[in-house]
Amino acid sequence: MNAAIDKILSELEELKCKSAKEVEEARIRFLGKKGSVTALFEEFKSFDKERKKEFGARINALKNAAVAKIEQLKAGAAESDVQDASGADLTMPGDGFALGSRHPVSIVRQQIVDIFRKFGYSVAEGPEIEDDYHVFEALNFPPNHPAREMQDTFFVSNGHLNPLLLRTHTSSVQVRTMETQPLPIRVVCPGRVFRNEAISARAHCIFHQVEGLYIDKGVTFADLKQAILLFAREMFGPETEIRMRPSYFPFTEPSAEVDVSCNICKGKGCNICKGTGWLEIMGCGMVDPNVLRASGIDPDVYSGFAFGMGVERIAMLKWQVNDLRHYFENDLRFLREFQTAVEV
Ligand code: 2NL
Repeated sequence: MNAAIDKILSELEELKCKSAKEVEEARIRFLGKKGSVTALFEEFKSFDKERKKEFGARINALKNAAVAKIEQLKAGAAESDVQDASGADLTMPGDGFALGSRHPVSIVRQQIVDIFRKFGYSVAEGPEIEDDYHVFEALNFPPNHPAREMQDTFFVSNGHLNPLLLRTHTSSVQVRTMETQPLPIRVVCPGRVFRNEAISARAHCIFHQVEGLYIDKGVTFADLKQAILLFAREMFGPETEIRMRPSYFPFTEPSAEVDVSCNICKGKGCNICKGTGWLEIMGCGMVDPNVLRASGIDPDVYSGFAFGMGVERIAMLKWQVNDLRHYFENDLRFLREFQTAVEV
């Protein structure tokens, strides 16, 4: 008996386990139903009184030693389960992903488009490299209009009749819509446009536009005014007022420039609205009969309105950004200011 107890004690002393699984296997080997310690206990039961007295204390001490050793190994294995081979603690929190965020121009373009979708407009996109016909000719630009000159437009090829160029407005997408889609038409066209201009705080050679077009029987200037007013209130708040000033575009007649009341000073005059109480947000007008005719729409039956706005300009007004160039430089200190502007 003594020899058997000594043997198990030395086995226990040398016992090492690398994982919780190995500890459990050891527990079964020593203390399980068929374990070596349990087997000694079974043998002990059959001893007479005299021998029970002799071995009782030792065999109990053996069992306690086995239980203690297993507990100790268990604690060690729990610790090693959270470590990898190098000993690093695997329960440490991870580094986390640096999430990007949407660009402020994308946020505002989406807001503009969403407002018009709510009004029942659909969305159309088209090519950035266009031909003279869809950018100028079909939009009633006279043959020697300055926009058709090299100084104002980026030309891709100088084909004599219908050169390829970078579109200077997304009206070309609306022309393509008029050519192909059934009437009535209610469409907004967001996209990048290109103008050969010197870069400054107020101008850039690439910017973003959203243009809109509504053509049906009996569309009037009053419909245009109401659509713009509802848009302005959705975009800048329910208190917003609009005013229209006469203007000129080759593709609309009559044409107007639209201002919204300055929501910074509530119309009292501040440095954002330069003391006027008003901020210019877009141009608009009734589609010129020549433009309808060019795309095969009879101006005696149908009429329509159109409008166009610069997305960067709306974003500048919304967030009081004073330099257009911020939108193109991708300085993270600027971009991170918009991280919480919308849900991604
Ligand atoms: C502005 C002014 C405008 C339009 C765009 C348009 C399109 C067709 C027919 C007639 Cl297909 N008009 N677009 C009309 C008036 C103004 O844009 O200041 N944009 C930044």
